[in-house]
Amino acid sequence: MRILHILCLIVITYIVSSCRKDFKEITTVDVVFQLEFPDNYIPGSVPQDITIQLKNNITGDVKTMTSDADGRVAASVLPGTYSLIASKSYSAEEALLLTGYEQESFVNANVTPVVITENKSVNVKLSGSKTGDLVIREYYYSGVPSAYFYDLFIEIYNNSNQSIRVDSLYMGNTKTASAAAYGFIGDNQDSVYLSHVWMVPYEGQARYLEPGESLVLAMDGINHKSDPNGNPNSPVNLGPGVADYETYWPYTNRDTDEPDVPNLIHAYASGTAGFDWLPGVAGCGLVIFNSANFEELPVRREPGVTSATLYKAVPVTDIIDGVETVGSAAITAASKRLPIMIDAGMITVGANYSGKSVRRKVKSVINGRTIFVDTNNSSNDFEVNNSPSPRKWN
Ligand SMILES: [Ca+2]
Ligand SMILES: [Ca+2]
Ligand SMILES: [Ca+2]
Repeated sequence: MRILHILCLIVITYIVSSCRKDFKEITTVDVVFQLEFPDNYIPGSVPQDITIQLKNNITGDVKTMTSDADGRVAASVLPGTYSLIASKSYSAEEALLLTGYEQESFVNANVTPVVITENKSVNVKLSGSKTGDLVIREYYYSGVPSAYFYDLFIEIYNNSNQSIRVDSLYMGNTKTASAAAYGFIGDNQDSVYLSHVWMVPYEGQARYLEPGESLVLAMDGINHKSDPNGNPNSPVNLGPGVADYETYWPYTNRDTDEPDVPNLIHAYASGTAGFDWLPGVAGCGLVIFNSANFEELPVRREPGVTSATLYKAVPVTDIIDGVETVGSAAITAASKRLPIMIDAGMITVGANYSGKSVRRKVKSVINGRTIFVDTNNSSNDFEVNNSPSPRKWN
């Protein structure tokens, strides 16, 4: 009897424990996410302490987890369809050990859908980007009705964690878009061909932009909303205190020279007709760069074109940042004027005289300082701003 009793107990225990096992298998499955750094990270670096958010697309529940010392995240989840977001930012010191570059960096991933119906392992490839030094934060070029476009501005932002000297910084534009032609790229995409170049003047002392500060360059440094020379349709005040510099066109004596907004130096002009710098309401390729030998850089005619216009050839290695703006969504990549290395994509406000600008998307805010996305692809990095707004960062 005693042996039978023990046997019964064993059988019951087995049934209960196997029931438990079955119950567990039906309700949850085990998933392991194996994170991988971008290919350009130092081999052997492990993506640990990276925050993962796993969202159940049906219930909306979000699990927040962190990768372990092997770059893995293990979880038991209900079978279903999920979305995964991973992200981590690195200080310059941390990034140096991972990438070899002492510059604030980010990795992230955004994977959806992740279908999890059984125990499985999922590889998650992280993409990375360095925080650029100076970036073009906003470019307003489209003008407003009726055909008013003197309220153009460019905002250049210090996206890094160190102060950057900006006197002698160059800003230039490619050929203005026209119905006939958009412009050209060098045979090897090794240079940018610029029709006009402006330079921030040296005003007796070095000028620095601190992290999170910006420089606003205006076509005309006036309050366009209220100035008698302005237009009430304009969305922007670019007067003294807002614009740091303006483009002044001295050749034809028709440009306004606002005395309290210093003038940029016109470092290269493919022509001096007209009455102001006119990069075009249909967009242009816009770049900022430094150059140790600007005067010696070659000039070149556009291949296969009879026009005698000469463009300044600036090596892509000198370019700090650039954005390719075009007139409408109908423009194709065949019309690109900036090499892929500088801007792999293009962005548009949609229409001339729309009163809209393009601006870089916010990546994150660290200790109150805004960091903008810069993957050298304006199709992803930029968005349309319906209310052009210098120095409005989030
Ligand atoms: Ca002007
Ligand atoms: Ca002025
Ligand atoms: Ca860039």
